Amino acid sequence: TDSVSVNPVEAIKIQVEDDRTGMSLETLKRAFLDNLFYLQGIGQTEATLYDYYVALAYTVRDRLLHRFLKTLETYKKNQSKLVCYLSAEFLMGRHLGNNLINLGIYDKVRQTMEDLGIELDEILEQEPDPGLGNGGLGRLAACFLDSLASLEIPAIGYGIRYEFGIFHQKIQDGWQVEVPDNWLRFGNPWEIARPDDTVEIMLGGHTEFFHDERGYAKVVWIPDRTIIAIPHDTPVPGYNTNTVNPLRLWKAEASQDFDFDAFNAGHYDRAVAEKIDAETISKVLYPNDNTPAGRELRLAQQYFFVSASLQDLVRRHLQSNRSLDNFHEKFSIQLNDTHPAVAIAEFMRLLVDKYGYYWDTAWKITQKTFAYTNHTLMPEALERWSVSLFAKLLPRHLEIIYEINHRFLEDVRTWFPGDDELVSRLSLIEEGYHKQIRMAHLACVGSHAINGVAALHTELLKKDTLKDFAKLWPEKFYNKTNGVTPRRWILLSNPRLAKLIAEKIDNGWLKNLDELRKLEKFADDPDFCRRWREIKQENKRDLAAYILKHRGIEVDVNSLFDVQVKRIHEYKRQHLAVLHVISLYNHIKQNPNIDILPRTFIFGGKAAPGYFMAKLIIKLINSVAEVVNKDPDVRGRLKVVFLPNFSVSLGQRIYPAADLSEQISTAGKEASGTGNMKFAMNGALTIGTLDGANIEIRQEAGPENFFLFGLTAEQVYALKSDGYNPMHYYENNADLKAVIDRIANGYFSHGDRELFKPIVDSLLYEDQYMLLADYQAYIDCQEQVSQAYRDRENWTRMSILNAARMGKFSSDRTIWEYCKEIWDVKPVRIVLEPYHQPV
Ligand code: B1H
Repeated sequence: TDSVSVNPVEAIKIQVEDDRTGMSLETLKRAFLDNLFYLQGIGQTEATLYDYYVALAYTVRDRLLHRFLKTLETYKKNQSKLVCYLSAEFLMGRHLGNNLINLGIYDKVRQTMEDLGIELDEILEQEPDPGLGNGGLGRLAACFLDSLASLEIPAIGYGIRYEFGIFHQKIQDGWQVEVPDNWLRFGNPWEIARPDDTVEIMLGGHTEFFHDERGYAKVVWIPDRTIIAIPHDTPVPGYNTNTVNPLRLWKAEASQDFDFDAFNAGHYDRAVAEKIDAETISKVLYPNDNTPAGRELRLAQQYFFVSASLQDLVRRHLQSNRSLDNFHEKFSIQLNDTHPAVAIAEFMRLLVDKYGYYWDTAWKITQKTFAYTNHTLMPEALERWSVSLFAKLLPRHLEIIYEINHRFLEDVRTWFPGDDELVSRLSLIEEGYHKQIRMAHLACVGSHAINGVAALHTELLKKDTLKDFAKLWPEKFYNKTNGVTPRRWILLSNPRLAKLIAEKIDNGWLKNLDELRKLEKFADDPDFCRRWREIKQENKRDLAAYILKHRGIEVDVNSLFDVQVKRIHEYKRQHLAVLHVISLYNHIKQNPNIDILPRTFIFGGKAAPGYFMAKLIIKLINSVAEVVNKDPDVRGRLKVVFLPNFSVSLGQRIYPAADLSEQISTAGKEASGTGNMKFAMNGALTIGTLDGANIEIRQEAGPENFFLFGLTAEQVYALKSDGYNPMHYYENNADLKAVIDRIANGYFSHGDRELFKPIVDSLLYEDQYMLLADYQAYIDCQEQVSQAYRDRENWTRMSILNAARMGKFSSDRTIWEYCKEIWDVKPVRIVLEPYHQPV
């Protein structure tokens, strides 16, 4: 055939219609059926919905792969500076729908499926939701990856390929029951194993001191075991770009499959024991949000993925550079909280022990490479590792941390002579009976940039949690207010709203969310307002159908959908919302004919399995639901629903259907919150405290479009130091007293006064999160919400203005700020071969 001359344009066309890259309806259909037959090994008549899912997933993956490879090739060729996002959690959510959106073939594929008599939505539901994270911190990492690829920033995410993600939550008799999340059971079409990039990880053992051939004093770490880390890459495409960045997750395995000597000696069990032990490391995600686990296995997990990732980066760097001298010019490593902070010590170990750098040179490279994001002010959430545990698992790293500390404190002493208090406050080691390593301090000294995740949070970090560091190095501190991706959280979750928006202002907002401001002028357009309201109504109908199906509860779609979905934590105060429900219920019981705004209270969220109070709050919500939902006096005006297993995919159903977003944490406790942003973008109004990003949301939306209540962070602080007495509020507020008494008297627990006693007692005798202090303000504010909702026209107007003003909370804006102020990286355009370009 090479003698036949082909018209080059024809050749291009043929290539474009390649079954693995072509984007036409006809090709997509052919590729899908081909995959169904040859990958799933099944014909169309026999195929299940799950078979369809896998066939479609591979069809989409094929269309990502040439972009993926071209992206990696371009980064290598251009020697582009790369952002490395190190995170113990990536809460990605389902890939299929998002990838269709980002590739720009969502509608086409829906049409293709329709032609085959298949409903795309049903296929999307087949994908297990990859829950490799707990909550906001893990989901933030996922939104950041979407924004990085959409902004064409060279980036890689590094983490752990947990075999079991966050547990699946069931509700039995009102209690949370945890079920293991075996998400990989049926395989994972999105990941590609890269055994060639396997690295070894050392653990345990001891260190030895020696002199090298040049006569220099050196240390060698003799580990007592070595395991291997096998990378699995998931391609992460940008929206409407050719960039596809890798998410590289490490799986732990034994160096050998089993011990042949033991096997041959007849010890069959012992022969595989080591394999089982090694694989334990990437077995399961620790299900704590905002509280560290403090277990040896958790430290092993942290070190495991950090060491693997740094070795991977060093290998890449040395492929095209002669030394590591310029490492920081090629990589910027972001530490997502302190979970990967041991990276500072590991990188020093690599530079000094393995590559022979002088300490001072190594330290300069390290500081220029790393940056640290803090995500919490909760003192109990700050990670500390016991020195003895470190000595056992990472003996060389402990020495390195002591050396870092020694040099750091020497500096502090010269800068502030005689201030021993300051020295002990800044030390990386907390002295005492159980000596502990303060991981946040390690992250601060080893980084050139430290940031909080909302304006208030950063201020409080500088004033309180990290105040001594802020005094030492004010120039290191930044604020980077969180954001969320509008692709998943508006376009994919709320297609009706996205369509209406596009009709009015075109599609520019998906890449520049500030353009939503153009909607402001339609807030007074009656036709637009009517359609806005109808869309909310349809979304509420969808959610109501889901609630009926999964909980058997019928809810009124004309009622106000009042929603609080997030991890269950006392500081987030789900129980304050419960007090409000009971207050309304009491008013109905006193006067069954009272004119009250119909409301549906929707709760969702997981409690850490070991967090007793959080689990009891779930039981309380369900117990109140049971009584309120079936009380004939209520006449359906109030409904309480706890939706089990809140997750990314459930969030996608819930946010678009909410009227009211509950963001009611005690001021000063929620670092940022990101659910607050997802709600507002989808047209919910917020009732909230001056906490985290709520403050900035209110600023953007305009205070008249935000339901504010409660103490400020400063007032919380002042009240606490004046000696807060919750009992005082209970005794002086009859309404509050009646609410608490209802719980205490066993009204919601079949007469059992013991069941909820821990909640009642904690409120009356301690009330660490000041629910009682904020109670009346909250109730009054909720009354204002009810009044406002009765004026549907004005409510709709406020809803439109809220959504229109959420541009700031796109994670694209957040990522741009990191790029410019912290990472110093620039976009790199990925150009495909001509035959891969769309015709
Ligand atoms: C946040 C965590 C967290 N802050 C420890 N801290 C964990 C801490 O498994 N652990 O040990 C897991 C998670 N998560 C959240 O981060 C904040 O509470 C939110 O306010 C914030 O929006 C989110 C993202 O910045």
